Amino acid sequence: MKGRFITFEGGEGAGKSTQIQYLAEALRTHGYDVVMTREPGGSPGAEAVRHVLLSGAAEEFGVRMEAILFAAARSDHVEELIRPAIEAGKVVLCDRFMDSSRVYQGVTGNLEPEFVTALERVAVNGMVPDLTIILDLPAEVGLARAKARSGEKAANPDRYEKEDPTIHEKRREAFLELAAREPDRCKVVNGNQPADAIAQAIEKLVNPVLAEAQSMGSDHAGTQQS
Ligand code: T5A
Repeated sequence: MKGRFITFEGGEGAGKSTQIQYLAEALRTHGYDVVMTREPGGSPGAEAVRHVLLSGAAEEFGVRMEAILFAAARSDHVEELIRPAIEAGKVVLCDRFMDSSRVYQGVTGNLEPEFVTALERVAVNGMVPDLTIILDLPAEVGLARAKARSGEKAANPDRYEKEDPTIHEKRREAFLELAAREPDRCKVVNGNQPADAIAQAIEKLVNPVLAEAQSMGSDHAGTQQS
């Protein structure tokens, strides 16, 4: 089988990591070779940049600087981990990707669309997801989940988790608009339901994408963004 690239998007605490775990388990049971990864991060170089971004260390230098850093991390992640895995026939499940930059830096960061598109073209370099699952739920529900979880992450909210709930609600709308513009690639799933119900809905969306990959045995279906 040729590899497939599936990304998960949505707001803070939407349940992306949880659903990636569920899906990876289900796919492995069916014999798929699965790679789980995340952004920012996923490769040693990108993980180094992750710390700079999420600690807030780059915030004072402005959103253009942050957008370039996200793109630099993405480029490294694509070339070091995602592309080799796809070429080896694996299923790559990625927690956030280019759509997070479109929404967080583009829409709520107020960056010019041309700037965001140019960075995306360089960073993604043709590795557009075959399927993007957008987990949709009210921002306040996701933020409450993120706050309620135990451990170090809840005790120290990152640069974005600290932001005003109205900004997070704007991001929710932006993800939905993005899905409406690219309905073939982006599928919206109600994230405000029990985790196993979400997992079932996601499997129904993923199965045809994997079946197509097996029957075609063709190249990665991603297409270069213009
Ligand atoms: N960012 C990222 C940008 O600005 N631009 C970019 O280009 C990129 C790539 C990344 C930050 O960087 C920004 C966006 C982000 O702010 P992160 O630490 O990776 O930061 O954070 P998130 O991606 O937001 O991940 P989170 O861990 O916060 O949320 P998840 O993964 O969506 O949620 P998850 O699965 O960890 O679940 C959160 C809690 O809810 C529970 C879980 O058990 C957990 O406790 N939960 C549920 N509870 C009830 N019902 C359900 N259905 C549940 N599912 C999960």
